[in-house]
Amino acid sequence: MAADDEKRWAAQAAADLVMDGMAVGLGTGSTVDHLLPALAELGPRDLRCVATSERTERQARELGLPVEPFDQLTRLDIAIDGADEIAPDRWLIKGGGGAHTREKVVAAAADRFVVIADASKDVERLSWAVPLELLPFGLGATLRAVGRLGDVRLRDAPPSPDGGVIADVTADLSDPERLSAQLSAIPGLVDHGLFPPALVSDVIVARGTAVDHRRAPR
Ligand code: A5P
Repeated sequence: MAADDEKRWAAQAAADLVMDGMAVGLGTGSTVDHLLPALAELGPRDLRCVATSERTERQARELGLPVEPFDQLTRLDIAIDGADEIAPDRWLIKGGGGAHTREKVVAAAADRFVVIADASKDVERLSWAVPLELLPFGLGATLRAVGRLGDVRLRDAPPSPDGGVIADVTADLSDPERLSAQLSAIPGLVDHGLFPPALVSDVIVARGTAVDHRRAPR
């Protein structure tokens, strides 16, 4: 089965978790592209949605989902988003679309963060380059500091909605917690695409027509 069909199954399963009146964080990417119509069609009522990108905001509005700026809500009931890689211990790499900073803010604000994916994202170990968002101010110095951890490349992509420069670093991922802490300690690095297991409540992966819903131990 095509990955796109698997994305749709996973997105549908996540949409079923959204109840009337919830505050919902909407992720970004081709998997979330399936979530938005599923939510709009299911029709949970009185939702309050925040979007992690302009693309998601535009699509959600077109489908009639109410999107508001993320400056009034202080918590979300649920956030649903895709991932680029999902390790067995629930470490994630996100940011293939360059939206990881807003995605992490939204995930952290949610009582329940649900990751949806096709089977190709379910990996034995992380191996992607880690997406970065960098402040334009002092960019050269920040790149030099990141370069001590691995091979860093600016991405040929527009800046984030917050003006951040998008880059990727290929680094040793054998200890994601260590790399995450090292990246977070670099001034000028706004955020990176390593998401820790503590953020992740549920992983929903579709493999063919089978939907594997894994809940984090509490
Ligand atoms: C966006 O910045 C990313 O974090 C996406 O959530 C991630 O890249 C997954 O995207 P797809 O659903 O398109 O694979």
